Amino acid sequence: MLWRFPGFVGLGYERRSMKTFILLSVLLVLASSSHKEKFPCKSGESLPVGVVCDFKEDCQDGSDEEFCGTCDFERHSCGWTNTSATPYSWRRQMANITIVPGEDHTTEGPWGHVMHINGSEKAGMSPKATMEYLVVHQAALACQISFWYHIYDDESPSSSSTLQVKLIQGTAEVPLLEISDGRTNGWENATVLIGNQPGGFKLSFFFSPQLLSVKDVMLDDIRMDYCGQDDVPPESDLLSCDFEKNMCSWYHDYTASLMWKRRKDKLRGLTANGYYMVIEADRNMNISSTARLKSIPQSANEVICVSFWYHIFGNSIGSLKFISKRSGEPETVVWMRSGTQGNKWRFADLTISSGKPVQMSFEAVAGGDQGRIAIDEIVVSSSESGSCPPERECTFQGSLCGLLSEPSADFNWERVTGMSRPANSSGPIADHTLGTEQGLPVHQIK
Ligand SMILES: [Ca+2]
Ligand SMILES: [Ca+2]
Ligand SMILES: [Ca+2]
Repeated sequence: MLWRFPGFVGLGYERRSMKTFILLSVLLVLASSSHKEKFPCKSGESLPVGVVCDFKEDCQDGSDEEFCGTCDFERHSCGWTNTSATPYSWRRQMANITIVPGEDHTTEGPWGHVMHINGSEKAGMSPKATMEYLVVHQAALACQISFWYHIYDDESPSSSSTLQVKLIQGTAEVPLLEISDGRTNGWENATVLIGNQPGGFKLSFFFSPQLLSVKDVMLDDIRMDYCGQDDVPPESDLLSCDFEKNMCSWYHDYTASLMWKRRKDKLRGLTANGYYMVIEADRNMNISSTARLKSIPQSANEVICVSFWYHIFGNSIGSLKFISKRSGEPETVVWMRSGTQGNKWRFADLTISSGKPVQMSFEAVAGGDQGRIAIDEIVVSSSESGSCPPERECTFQGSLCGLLSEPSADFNWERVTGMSRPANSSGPIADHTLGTEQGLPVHQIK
């Protein structure tokens, strides 16, 4: 209304100009931000920025995944950045910077490129070299990082230093892999599981030599594999597992608040060396703490028979569920037991049928402050006859006791779902942190 007062006309004009200017600025910002929401592929298409570094090639030429961690270092560093402040640091260099090994791993030639720490540039009392890559999107269950490394020390090959691969989520730093070596025999390879870590974490290669050692370190051909949500790792159907050597193709769910532990002490497992998977409730633990072991989605059009042994014992212990998730559908609790089941191993038989790929998981909820939940001897098989053996444990809860002539998983699910599915059985756990109560397993080489 300023224009009514002649003395303020100029000011009013100025304000209108200012308004126009602000409006134009807003439009420009909007235009540039909507422009920013598209990623220009080198092959010409424009795609939503969300496709960048989601572990899947969306551009025709794959340029949306060019700066996404997987790297041969021939043209650039693919998103890996040196974060060391001193000359003792990671640099992308030609392999002929040193006489040994004298060649990179990708091209096996002197002009190939690697990431390199020059050992003679040691700075201060405790030199540290770090390079990092930020993983924006959540990785998949079987996501892993592999790489080739070379450690060379002409003067003190017997002194062992440690190359660490770390996972950094916020302020929490977790070592995923530690390689202790004085000198490698040429290029050596290492692989470590990352798992389905929520997006926004950093991977870091950290090296700090021992006091008197002078070590050149090289990295090459870093790969991140099976990190895309639809990626299927090899042998993903190896779900029958006694846990004696490893977890077969069962994966930790790192989005959960608790981790299953593979262990053999205290409670005897069922097989020779007695390894099993377990969670233990204690007073320092949130009672809603939940751990999940998950499979990769299994192929469709099969009747799948699942049996396993379980042990749920303690004065104040929660529940164990077997959950299936058919692609595009919500999770279904196929089977559940709550509270102590006595100090013994018990047996469960389940039938799962699916016209769609189905993902299976074991979910344990602490539920209290004393007791444990364990599983062992999982057997998963597809049924040729279309039906599974009659259930060998018969209790009223959640079991059909083999009474049906053709056990139907659909019927099973219907019956159990209404009875025992908890309100919180799907969706992320709110209190997730990387520093889960059980922490992450650290792998060590040498
Ligand atoms: Ca992509
Ligand atoms: Ca290379
Ligand atoms: Ca076992």
